[in-house]
Amino acid sequence: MRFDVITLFPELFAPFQATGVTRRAFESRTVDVRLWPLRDFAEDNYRRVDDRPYGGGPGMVMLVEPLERALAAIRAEQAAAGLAPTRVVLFSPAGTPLSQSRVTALAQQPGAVLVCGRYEGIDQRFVDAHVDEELSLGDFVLSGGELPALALLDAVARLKPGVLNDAQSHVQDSFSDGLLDCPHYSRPEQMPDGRAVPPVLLSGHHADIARWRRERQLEFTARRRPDLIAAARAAGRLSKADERFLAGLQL
Ligand code: 9WO
Repeated sequence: MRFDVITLFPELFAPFQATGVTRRAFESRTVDVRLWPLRDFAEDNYRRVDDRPYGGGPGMVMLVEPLERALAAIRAEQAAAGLAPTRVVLFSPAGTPLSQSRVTALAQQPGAVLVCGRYEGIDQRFVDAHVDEELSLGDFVLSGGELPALALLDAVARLKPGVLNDAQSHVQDSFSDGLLDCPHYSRPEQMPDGRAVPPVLLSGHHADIARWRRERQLEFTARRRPDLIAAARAAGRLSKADERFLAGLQL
């Protein structure tokens, strides 16, 4: 799949694509990231991409014309390659909260155009005319849309085959039922101050371990995110055994 990223700071993307378990997805072009430096689409001698807001006020606004030239260049390349135009995504706190189900859906599409805003914001005429979807990572404000774009690229890349190890199916399963993950432990079995790994994990009884993990998942989710338990129940993703365990929990 292919992501076309419109940004004033393309250099933020390179180290990220060279690092971690998602690197292979980017290097193999399984997730092909094309950067479109917005300044390349400025036309005047000053390479201006922003200007003062009509009506006054602080800060600068991203100009609609360079953004439209960048998008036109992306559309031209898509057309020349015989590819359908991809969706245009903008990151802002006014967007729909990003979710794992949205990430999974995006990972199955041919790609998207990611527009990274800077300054005080983007001229609304670009948003109204071209943006198909606004996504939020939460109720906070950043200085630009690049970090949310990187977050989306990471979330998509880790879903691609071969990116994660054999833990992948497990991780996928625990997310596809929409519950929080169970706790994890590794060596040593016991710390000098006595903090020990739960004995069941050392027992070698795989059914007991699976049940313990499921119960910790249910307990942790019920305490921290009861809304996710309600959603899992409504979607029919809780078994009779799950419900019996939850009914016996002191929350
Ligand atoms: C910011 C904003 C705030 C309130 C309502 C609507 C809004 N739109 C934007 C916007 O388009 N901002 C651009 C991107 C320019 C300024 C920096 N930008 C940004 C994106 N800051 N914070 C985000 C962001 C994106 C996703 N999730 C959390 C924060």
